Amino acid sequence: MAANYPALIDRLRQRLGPTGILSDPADTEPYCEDWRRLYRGRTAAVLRPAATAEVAEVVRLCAKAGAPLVPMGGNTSMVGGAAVSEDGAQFVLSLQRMNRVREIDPLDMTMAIEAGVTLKAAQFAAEDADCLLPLSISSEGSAQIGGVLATNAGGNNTVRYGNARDLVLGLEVVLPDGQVWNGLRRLHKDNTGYCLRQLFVGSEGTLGIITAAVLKLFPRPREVEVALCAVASPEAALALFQACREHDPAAIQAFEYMSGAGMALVERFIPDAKPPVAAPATDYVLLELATPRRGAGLRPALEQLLATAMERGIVNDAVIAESGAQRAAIWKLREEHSEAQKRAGASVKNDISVPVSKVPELIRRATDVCERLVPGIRCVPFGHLGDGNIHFNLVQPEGADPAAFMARDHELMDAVNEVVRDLDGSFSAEHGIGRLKPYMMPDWRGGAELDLMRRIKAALDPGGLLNPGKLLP
Ligand code: 2HG
Ligand code: ZN
Repeated sequence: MAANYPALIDRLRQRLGPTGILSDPADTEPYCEDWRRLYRGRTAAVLRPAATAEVAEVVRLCAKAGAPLVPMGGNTSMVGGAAVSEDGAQFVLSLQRMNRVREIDPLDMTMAIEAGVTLKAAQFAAEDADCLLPLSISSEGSAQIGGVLATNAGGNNTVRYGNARDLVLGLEVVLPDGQVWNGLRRLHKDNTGYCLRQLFVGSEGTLGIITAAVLKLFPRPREVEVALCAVASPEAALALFQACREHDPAAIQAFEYMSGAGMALVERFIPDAKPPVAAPATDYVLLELATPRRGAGLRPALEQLLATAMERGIVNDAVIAESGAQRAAIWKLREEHSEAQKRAGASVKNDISVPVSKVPELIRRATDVCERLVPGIRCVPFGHLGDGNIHFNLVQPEGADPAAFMARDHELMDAVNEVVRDLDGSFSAEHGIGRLKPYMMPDWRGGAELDLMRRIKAALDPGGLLNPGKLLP
């Protein structure tokens, strides 16, 4: 630990008060391990400011003392994006006490919200104002707005509304020197030089601390239909997507793919989770259609669509939810995929994207490569087929040694990435780079691109104190 930390911690305690700082190891421990349990670090203190001015003060004091900060929201990163180092030299900066919805304007359809509000709470707040915040991810009960924006999360509704970045109209950011940039504008048109807010979205806490945002809202759906379809192959899943687009592209709210192997793990490890179709399938699609128009007749349209798809042999079996509870039960099968895989043992995750048309080829080729490398490996591809983002996750062979399996993570990720590269895809679709993937950056984003990123980092954070060891190699 750097020599000046005890004095710094005293100053921070004075400034933040007793609830604003945790330094007892029993209290800091939960902040020192990531959701996947890939990294276990140490920290002298977790700093918990409750207002923008307090964040600014924390950043200023730490910058002066040369103390690195790791910003943290709900700690749900899949790539160790908020992992503290093992040497205890970094402070955690938790935004969880900045949890106010500042303002919702249903006429402008905007929401001003602080970084520590969970995504779920933000969705509810929008709903209370009869609006929709369309961002939706499996970890939304814990993930917080600040982290969601800092990582430019994607999720289930990207196919219709875009990624987190597309929903941001304004930002408030504490810069690495402690200055506050108030860019909380709510304009749809504002061409005034560089688009600074988009620099911070997706920067993974390496350029500044997002403390609040103005997000775009949308009209709330008046009709929603959710169906679970058993299909015969990834190709059939893609054909169903195409059929939905031909039918009414504007109605597609989510189009999610799941493999039979992934579904089997959900059934095995998650209580009360069973696909409501007659027989287990090799591949599944969760389809959600929605429209803000009342009386649009979405239900008969979906029935017709599925009947035609069955006649054409694209869909083998399908169940349309009859109630909100059934919709939630179908979504649970999809959203519990990560948890089920965690309970099944060690897993290597590949958060990758390819052009939508290439998803079936990606699944086939990557499965083939991985099964050849590790006999008995369980490939569980699933995810956002509608936007080409597949979580090509790999669960250890049944009964194998988890550590021995994880020791091969780079080999497996690199092998999958070779297929991704061949299909003109990306090695990082929606989870970001974090601490897991910086080593891949020179290969994928080297030359001018990485050089530019490094120059931006050096210009904004010359001391390298914000989220060190993440994103950039
Ligand atoms: C999801 O889509 C998340 O459910 C998590 O992005 C994916 O566990 C994963 O790899
Ligand atoms: Zn996802």
